[in-house]
Amino acid sequence: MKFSILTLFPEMFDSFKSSIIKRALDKNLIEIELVNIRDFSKNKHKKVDDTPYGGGAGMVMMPDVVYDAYQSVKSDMAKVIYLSPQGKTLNQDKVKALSKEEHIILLCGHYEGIDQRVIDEIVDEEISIGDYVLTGGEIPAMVLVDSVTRYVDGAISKESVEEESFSNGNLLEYPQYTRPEEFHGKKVPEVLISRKSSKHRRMEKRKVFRNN
Ligand code: 21W
Repeated sequence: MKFSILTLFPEMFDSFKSSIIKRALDKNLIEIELVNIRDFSKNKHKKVDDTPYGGGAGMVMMPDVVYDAYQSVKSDMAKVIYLSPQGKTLNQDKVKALSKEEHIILLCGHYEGIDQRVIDEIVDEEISIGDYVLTGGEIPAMVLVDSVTRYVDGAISKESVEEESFSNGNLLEYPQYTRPEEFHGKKVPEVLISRKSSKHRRMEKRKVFRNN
């Protein structure tokens, strides 16, 4: 799975050099290509945005610069996703579906947005990560890469994926405990302290903590 990320702030993605994403990168399960949209400015001052027609606050990213950045990464099978507050909210079903894609191009907007004409021309899908206002599409792009990478074969243990599919499709969870057996006077629930198989124990945990 290849992710190409078009952004004005490629440094924001430095945090990928740690964590679960790093492991998936090292194992060549995913590839992340970062493209600085500013590199495609034709302007001597590296200008990438301009004032909106019709007036209003803020600046709009120019269509030609975004288009040229896209041309530098496009492929035949690529799916182009624009991270946008107006998009459809990301959910786990969408995450699973995206993990089957070969190449995902993520377009991160800033300022008041991107000129609509280039959106109409290159974007397949608009995705939001929830109903709150951020300053740009970079954090949403990271959320998408992180959540999709978990579903790429080999990125996380089979047990973790299985454990999740057990969770009823609605991210049902139960409380977890580890050593010590007693902490600040609170004991680990008795049912968890037994010598049953880990699978048997998992089924019991669910029964015990359901509706809790
Ligand atoms: C925030 C861009 C607000 C544009 C007039 C008419 C990507 C995001 C973002 C941002 C506006 C996501 C406008 C959840 C988010 C993102 C930056 C205002 C422009 N002005 N998911 N239209 N929340 N945010 N709209 O903010 O780019 S995915």
